[in-house]
Amino acid sequence: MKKKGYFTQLRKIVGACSIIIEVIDARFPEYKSRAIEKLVRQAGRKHLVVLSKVDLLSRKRMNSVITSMKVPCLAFSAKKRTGKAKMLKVLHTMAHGRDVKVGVVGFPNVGKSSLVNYLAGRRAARVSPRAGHTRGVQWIRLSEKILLMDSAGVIPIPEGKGRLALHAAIAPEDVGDPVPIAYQILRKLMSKNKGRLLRYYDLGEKAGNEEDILEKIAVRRGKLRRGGFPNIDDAAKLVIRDWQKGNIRI
Ligand SMILES: Nc1nc2c(ncn2[C@@H]2O[C@H](COP(=O)(O)OP(=O)(O)O)[C@@H](O)[C@H]2O)c(=O)[nH]1
Ligand SMILES: [Mg+2]
Repeated sequence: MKKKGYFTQLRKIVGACSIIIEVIDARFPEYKSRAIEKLVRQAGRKHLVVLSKVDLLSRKRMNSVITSMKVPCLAFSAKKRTGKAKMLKVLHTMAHGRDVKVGVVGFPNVGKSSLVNYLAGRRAARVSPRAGHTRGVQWIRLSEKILLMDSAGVIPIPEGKGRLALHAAIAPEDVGDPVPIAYQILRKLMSKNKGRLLRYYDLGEKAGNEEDILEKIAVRRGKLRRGGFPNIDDAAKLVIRDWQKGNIRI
């Protein structure tokens, strides 16, 4: 979909829902969308920030991420199935006893669909479109008062391939030069939890900077060129893939 198409979809959600949940991957909370904040504010909607995939963070990191957000936010994991009760409670408080419609938005792959499915549960009633409802949209009844829009809105990523790779919105094979992106990921992992990174790749205790680490990962994982030289490109793709799959907790 072109960027314009995404924004049409986002406007439709903001138009139809009085509460907008913005999903942010807890591993990169700095990627909060200004555009969404503006759109939601201009439309006079309520904005609820939720942090996804918190199973990938230590509790200590999660708490510091929540503090750093500077806006009220909730944490959940669709994988571990935590955070739902609190989210429903907050939605009810925000609803003030009225009927409300809730929409979910966020960057690609932050876990929007997983959140919708998790909130919906297995036996959720899909409410068919009817008069007064936005056409072509399905609603899930979360409670007597709360309807959740079945399809989440994708916020287009503003920058280049590095961001796309971090968001798992592009395959490591398609990022162009994977090495600078792998360095970025390794720096991030090193600053958060170097010990875990080194253990994950079985690198021993003294591993040096991101360049040394990538080289060691290549050797350790048998990513070698002819003559036994480390294949840095392949190691970089491996690191990007591991990041995208959430294989390394921070
Ligand atoms: N570890 C972890 N992975 C998750 C969680 N929620 C979603 N994912 C993974 O993140 C990827 C994107 O999820 P999805 O719900 O499709 O994201 P969407 O593109 O925002 O709708 C998938 O590979 C999911 O398995 C979570 O709570 N924990
Ligand atoms: Mg989705």
